[in-house]
Formats: sequence, structure tokens, C-alpha cells
Amino acid sequence: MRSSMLAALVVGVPLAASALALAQERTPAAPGAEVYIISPRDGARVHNPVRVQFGLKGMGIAPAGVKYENTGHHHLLIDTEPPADASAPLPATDKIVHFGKGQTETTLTLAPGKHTLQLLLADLNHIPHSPPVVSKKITITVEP
Ligand SMILES: [Cu+2]
Repeated sequence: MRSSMLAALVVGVPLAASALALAQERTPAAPGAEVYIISPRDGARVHNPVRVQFGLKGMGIAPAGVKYENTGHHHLLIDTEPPADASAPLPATDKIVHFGKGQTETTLTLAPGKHTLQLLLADLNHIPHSPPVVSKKITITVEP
């Protein structure tokens, strides 16, 4: 009964079926994996250019497109939240910066004032792991 319903779904709604397949392909996070911002510290007052260093424990870094177990690449979320749909590839915007070459630090120029920074690891296809490996969100103040 159940499998015949599923078969009907696959035949009748191929798009939904492929979305389901994609959702099932999420890369598992290594148990206990942790991503964090080494610097700046939460609450820091900084000047441009702002050097941001990325830390990762329990998993490794691989460039985007490279399939290797227990790895991913960093994404820096600037003044934004992680997307609600963690099963979709992260978009590349000025607030979601991909480090697909495997970089572990960057330098930003930000407008003076408060900003939030958060790291989110994602797999070779830019899809967050399951469960997502996401850092604490920090707030920094960029001084003019
Ligand atoms: Cu990416």
C-alpha cells in the first residue's frame, strides 16, 4: 500500500520526487563538529580592514565540488541569519560569502557601526550538513 502510493507520487509529481531525493542527499555532519570565529572576539571594536579567522573542530576543509567524507567549506554570514531552508544550496550574496577554495580567513571592509558575523559550514554542493554546523553569532563594532 505504502510503496504503491509512493510509486504514484513519483509518476505523478516528478518535481516533488526529485526535491525529496535532494533532501535525502544531505551530507551528515561529523558528531561533535564545531565551527567558530577565532577572531575578532564577540563584542570587539575593530577598524577596517577587518581580518576574520575561521576555526573548525571535528571536521576538515575541502574545496567546493570535492567529495570527501567529513569535510565542507566555510560560509560567512554578514548581518544575516542562516537561511530557513537548510536543504537548499546557500545562495552567494554580499551577505553570504562562500569560501569555496577552502580558505580559513578573510578580510572585510564594513561600514562603521555594529555588524553580526556567523560561520556556516556547507558541503561540496553548498548545502548545510545535517545537522547544520553553524557557529555562534558574534557582534562587532567597526569604528570609523
Ligand atoms: Cu559554498
